[in-house]
Amino acid sequence: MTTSKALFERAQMYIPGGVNSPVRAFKSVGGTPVFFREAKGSVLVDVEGNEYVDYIGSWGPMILGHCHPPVLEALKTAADASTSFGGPTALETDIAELICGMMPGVEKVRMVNSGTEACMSAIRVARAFTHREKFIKFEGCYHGHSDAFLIKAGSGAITLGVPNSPGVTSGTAKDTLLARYNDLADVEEVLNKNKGEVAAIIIEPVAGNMGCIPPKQGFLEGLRKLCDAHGALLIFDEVMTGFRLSEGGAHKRFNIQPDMVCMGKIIGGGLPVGAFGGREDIMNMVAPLGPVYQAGTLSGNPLAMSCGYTLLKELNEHPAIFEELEEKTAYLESGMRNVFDKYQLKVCLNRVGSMLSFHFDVDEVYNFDDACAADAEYFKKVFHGMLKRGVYLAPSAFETLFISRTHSKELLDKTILALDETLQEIEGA
Ligand code: HOZ
Repeated sequence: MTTSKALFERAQMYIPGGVNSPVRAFKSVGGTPVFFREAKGSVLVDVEGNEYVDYIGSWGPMILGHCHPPVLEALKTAADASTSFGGPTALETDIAELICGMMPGVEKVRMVNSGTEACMSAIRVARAFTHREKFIKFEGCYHGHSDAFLIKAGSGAITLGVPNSPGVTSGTAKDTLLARYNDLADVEEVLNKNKGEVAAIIIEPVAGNMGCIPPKQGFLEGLRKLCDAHGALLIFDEVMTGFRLSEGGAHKRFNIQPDMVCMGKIIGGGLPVGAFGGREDIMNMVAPLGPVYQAGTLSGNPLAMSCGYTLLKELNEHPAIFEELEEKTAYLESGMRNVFDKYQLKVCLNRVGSMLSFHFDVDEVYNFDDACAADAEYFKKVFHGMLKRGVYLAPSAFETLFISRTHSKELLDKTILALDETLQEIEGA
């Protein structure tokens, strides 16, 4: 039988670290990464035939579960027509119209191939629009792996201990200004020190790459005001939160109007897609209408557009899905809290909608420093305890768990029981 161990050994001969995205290598939790064979709904199956309740959902896109029948149907129909034209299709306008209707902050949108591309392009447009070069990002937020963002970055960058990646020039890094998440005074100080030079503030409105961190009451509103006062654009990176925290993303849920929005994950229904959009006057800067260059052979790819369109349309037509997700995740949260209480563990469990994470041995996690203060060793033990009981959590404490519509009560109960057994094993109770 093929094993994950054998596949990982072979992969390391040809792929750096044996994976195509670092968090997958299990570096922060140790052990051998699980190699997958297939998935249905919220159940993953590995190459050895073991089943796991899936809490990454392809890191977000599987909001309606793996192999959602309408999405698969759309994919097959699109593939029969061609996998790529390199020229425009009607479908691209269909999905653009749908996104502009769903997201209050988006009047025009450009499709790209990943969240990384979306964020790097949005910053380029913001710089051109404001004629300014610097931008503010928050410590521990992750906006993809383009050079300007790999400064105190979250996700795999923290996991592997390289929040400032070698290869990023000091020339690039000097235009990236850092502020503390949930700290308006800090943002204001950075803006004042760089008066008239800041093109934009980019933020994950709910941070999802240092665990899940909610914005404090008034924080996003405060950022909006600061941007207006300083002539900077407010960019929401909604790669994780878009079409998840409501059909219009986090900005609709919190009722804040950003100037630009970056999208990814759900927007492609599991195929590789990203997008950036925003106010019409800003988006009109993008080539060929405006001077800001941005292009891509596979941008607006028909397979990705078909899957994305089908998924978004369903989310748009059935907003009750978001209530259902909220209820399921609240159920999981409360079950997990009961288990943590049973073992008298100090845990910070953060949840917003269907995003959730836990940090051990800390009371509160509101920023990067709080997340780094958590007990990473304890997380490792919990991760492996859950894995051996058939629950696949994100393999790093600096990630978020994603709950999908196909997480049945049975799967949620199985997860809560696995947590109980895991803690019993760890605590020796
Ligand atoms: N950086 C992604 C989550 N924040 C992980 C992507 C992946 O490994 O697929």
